[in-house]
Amino acid sequence: MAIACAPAAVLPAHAEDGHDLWLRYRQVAASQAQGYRAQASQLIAAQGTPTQVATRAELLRGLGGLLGATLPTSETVTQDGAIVVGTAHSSPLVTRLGLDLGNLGAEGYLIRSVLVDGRRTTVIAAREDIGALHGAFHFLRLMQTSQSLERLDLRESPRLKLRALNHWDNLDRYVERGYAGASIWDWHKLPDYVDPRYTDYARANASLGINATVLNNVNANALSLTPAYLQKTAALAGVFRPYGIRVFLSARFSAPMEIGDLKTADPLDPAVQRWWRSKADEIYRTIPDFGGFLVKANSEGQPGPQDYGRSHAEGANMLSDALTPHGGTVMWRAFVYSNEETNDRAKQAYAEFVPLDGKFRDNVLLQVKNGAIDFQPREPFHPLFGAMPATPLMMEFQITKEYLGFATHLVYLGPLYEETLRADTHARGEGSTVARVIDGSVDGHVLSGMAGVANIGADRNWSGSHFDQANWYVYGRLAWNPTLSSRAIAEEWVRMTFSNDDRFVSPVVEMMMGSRQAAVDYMTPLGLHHLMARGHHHGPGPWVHGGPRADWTSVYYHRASKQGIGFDRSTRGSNAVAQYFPRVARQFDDVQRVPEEFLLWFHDVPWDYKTRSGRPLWDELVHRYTRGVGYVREMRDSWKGLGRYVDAERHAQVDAFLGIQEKEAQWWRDASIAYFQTLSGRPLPPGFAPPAHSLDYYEALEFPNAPGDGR
Ligand code: BDP
Repeated sequence: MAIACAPAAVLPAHAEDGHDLWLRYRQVAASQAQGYRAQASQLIAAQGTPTQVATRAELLRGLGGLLGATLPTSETVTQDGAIVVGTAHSSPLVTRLGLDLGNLGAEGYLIRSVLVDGRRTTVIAAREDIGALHGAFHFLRLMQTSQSLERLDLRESPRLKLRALNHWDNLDRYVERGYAGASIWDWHKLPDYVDPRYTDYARANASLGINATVLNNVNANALSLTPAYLQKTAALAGVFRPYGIRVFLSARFSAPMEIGDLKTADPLDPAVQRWWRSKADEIYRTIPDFGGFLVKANSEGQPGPQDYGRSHAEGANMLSDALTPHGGTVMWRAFVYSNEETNDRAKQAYAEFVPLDGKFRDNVLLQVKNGAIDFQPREPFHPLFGAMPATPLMMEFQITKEYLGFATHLVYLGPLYEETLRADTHARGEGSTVARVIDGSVDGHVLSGMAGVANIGADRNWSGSHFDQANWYVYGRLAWNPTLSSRAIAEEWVRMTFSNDDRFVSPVVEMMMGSRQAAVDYMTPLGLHHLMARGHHHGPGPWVHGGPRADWTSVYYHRASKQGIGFDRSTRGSNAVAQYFPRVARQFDDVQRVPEEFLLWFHDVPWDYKTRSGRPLWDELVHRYTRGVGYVREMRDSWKGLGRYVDAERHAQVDAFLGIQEKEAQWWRDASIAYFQTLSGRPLPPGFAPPAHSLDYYEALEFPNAPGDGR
């Protein structure tokens, strides 16, 4: 490819700080520009509504940047290479072409190469304005990723209805589990000052098809529901509206007491019900297209219906009744575990919610984390998927890397998401994948959705690191279509964010694709989980024990002793396997057949247990810890050799972060080996270096100001 020959010539002259995300729109290589110009010679796009204005502006900005020249606009097709964008309402041409827009839905679109009066034209058509905006982003993506614009015939519509970001942002701008600086929501200056950044946020999300955002932390503050804050939220909703994004708020269940002067928040109390109804009326007067509430109830100390002896369904339905007249939705979280039931935390959400199947109102979605513990580097899929046929379940992924090395570790989460989405629950026979459970097709639900805990903050690069932008990106693309491949998405992102040069793209995609397995290897191999340091979760803490509750310690999860290691969740142990459908349950229950990556999740095995490699378990653990560190070293070397394809600023930061990651991967390996060796009592296999320090050294490390800790 010609662009590969002279990378320096196509790099921008100015510094790059990552602020432009994947919407950089830098000029394409000269060799390609000519071909693209022939397919993009004029733009015909209405500007009668805010969404049309946004669509037209994005195309002019994108095409102007990519082609290096301002694109002429026109009312009609006057030359070859015209681009027509619109709906039957906004564009007479779309009507005239008689396109089949029937099953695109409100947000879908088609992109097709057609002839208009004998002139080669690309039409981007949709039923609604927002679909045309999504189509415009897709069209730009084709150019950004160096694809042909000829003979296009694409149809796209989202598989999931709600595609949400969950911000765990407090009103004082502290972001729980945030590693990208303060919250982007500058509540104090809102509503009078509306930072232009909010528009860029909306553009980035719309480019992926994200259509919902929950602005505040699930550990919610009732103040967000007060009139002053609703005005602020309304200002944000106004910015997002043209981009098809609706705002939601996390609702604190005890709000009627905290901001409403009531003595109770009992969901069956008529005064409480009235309070929520009138609060909903007030919200919709302020924000007519408000999305609804996200609720964390009776979980980790949050208030909820169980404080009054009521069920989660009774709590959710009370809020549902308040929102129903306005068309709002309740997203009720299934992340609950109680102090009383300490037998196995992994079993608790299932035990709590399955009996409530069928008891939730139609506008309630149950939001379920991908695994039953908590966003670990690897978890088997949550047994609730498929187990509540009468209730629509939405997925909750974590984009921010609370348990995966914060912002400095390069860990591409696409393979984690994909692994969960493709897992087969066998709920209604083979092929009942998690993706099909959440898209509603397994049980015929209309309501469907996915939520991603955002990794966005006020840092210039939004996500705390350049590569963490890829996690926002892949989340959004999979929320649009959960069957996409994480590798293909990684490639898209690399091309849009860095370079189309294959000599850069291939090694970087390879780095990314193996990076999550590497993190699993150096942190929690073979099904180990929740071994991070207490509280802030930065770094290893397999020795963590004691404190307020057993399931907030590491020893609870790894159960290592002189005899062996692992949590016995088989039929002989906690029997968590029984929460899966029989075929899956039998596989997980059988130590011979359980996928090895979940061995210690489901089984307690002796240190000399023979693993599939032939190595005894202890040796296999050491091997994997070491392999993880080795992978990071390789990523670092590989990245060092790619300097000529990337601007110096971004190259240097990624390089420095990989240095941090290598150091911390080594720390994880060494601390884990030092600790587990006190129990296994076994020597390191030949050729493996001992930990650099004693166990005491690792145990004594403290990180008093580690970012993002809950508070
Ligand atoms: C845990 C986080 C905590 C969150 C909680 C949740 O450590 O900060 O509040 O999840 O999802 O992973 O509610």
